Amino acid sequence: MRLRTLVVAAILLVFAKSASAADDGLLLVRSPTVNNSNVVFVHGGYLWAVPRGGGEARQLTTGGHEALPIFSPDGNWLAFTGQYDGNVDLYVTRYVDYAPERNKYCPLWTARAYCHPNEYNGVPDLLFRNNGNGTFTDISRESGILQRPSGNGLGVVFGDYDNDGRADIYVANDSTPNFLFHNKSGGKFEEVGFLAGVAMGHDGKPQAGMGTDMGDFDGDGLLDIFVTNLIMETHTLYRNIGKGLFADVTFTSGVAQATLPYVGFGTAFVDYDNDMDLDLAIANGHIIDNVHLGRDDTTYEQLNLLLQNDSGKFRNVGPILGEGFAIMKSSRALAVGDLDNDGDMDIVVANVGQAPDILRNDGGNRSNSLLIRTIGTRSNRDGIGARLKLSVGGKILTRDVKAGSGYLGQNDLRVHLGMARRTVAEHPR
Ligand SMILES: [Ca+2]
Ligand SMILES: [Ca+2]
Ligand SMILES: [Ca+2]
Ligand SMILES: [Ca+2]
Repeated sequence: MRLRTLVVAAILLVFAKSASAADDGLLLVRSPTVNNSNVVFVHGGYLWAVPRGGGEARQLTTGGHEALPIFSPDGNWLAFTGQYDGNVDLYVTRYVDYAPERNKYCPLWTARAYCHPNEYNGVPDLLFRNNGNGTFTDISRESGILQRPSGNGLGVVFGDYDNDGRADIYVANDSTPNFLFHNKSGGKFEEVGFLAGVAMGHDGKPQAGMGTDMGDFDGDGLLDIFVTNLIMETHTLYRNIGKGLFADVTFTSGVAQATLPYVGFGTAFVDYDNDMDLDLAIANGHIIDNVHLGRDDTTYEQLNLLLQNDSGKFRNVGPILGEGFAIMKSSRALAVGDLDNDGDMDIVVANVGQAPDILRNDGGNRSNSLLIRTIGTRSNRDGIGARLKLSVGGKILTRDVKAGSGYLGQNDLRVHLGMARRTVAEHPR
């Protein structure tokens, strides 16, 4: 096993897309450590830390003791990234400048509906450097992540897509081009989404980017990128072809055919059947709760998807996976983890206005697996930002320890490796 550079991380949360900063108490959760002794959570639109093992919560602040402005008027969420000191830094995606006094009337057919995000101006994302003493410094401008025009940021994920040892940041923006921030070291980033080929959809238009994840679905050691989008756009799969470039394989991989009728949110690369390749779990649900008034080809409540990876071709196997994938709700957050510690990855889905669903994986553990918890000694306690490269049966598996990827959810911090019939994972020769 090889633990490499500690670089990134991210967070989580469970929050409906249209929730405002004024919402209190719905939230969430969890998280990676800010330093080695605190758990961070979001409450009332602000970040708080509470000592592991219990104690009084305190609000996180800048060095000048100002509250971190985590939520824009239409609050969204965050993720942590890291520099090279092993402390977990924080990236915050922000959406649009909505406020109740700017509430517009947006008719759709004969009814009122949620406004398209481009009815409002985007709000720039934020990047905070962890000072290591429980405070943060806003480095949005000097780091280069401040973009004009800004994106309508929703999902965010970290990963070292060019294998230079530094974690990069990918942001799924809703109806504006997605961002890929290449980490140039020294706390500087360069936005290369267009150059890399991951800013737009296959037709050259911005898509409704909601959730996102990075994972090496084809096992070539290069992180690929998946993004969930709107109905009739398809969710999008970008295959990393090296040299900092990606190919849009949405159609050739089967992802387009499987996702065209859906509005996607939370997603994760996960090896649900322990056969050593990463599959895709996707939470879907339309945004407009009265969509049935104007369309008969879609519904607010939608099926979630489990796309099985068969040598790089994906097909939805949800219909043969039992009751869990027959549930029709308007889903948002999705998180994966081995909840019952039986060796296969289970799935939790949060739904708008309805109870969440816990999908227990029965049968994934017919094949072997390995769950690895990283523990930092000179870095953040959870080892967030570590990369594991393991050889299983001659196949090299690359997995990162990350936090906060996807859309408002936090996956199991343990690294899960499906091993098929193999029983040994070793350091690659
Ligand atoms: Ca990199
Ligand atoms: Ca790959
Ligand atoms: Ca698999
Ligand atoms: Ca399980």
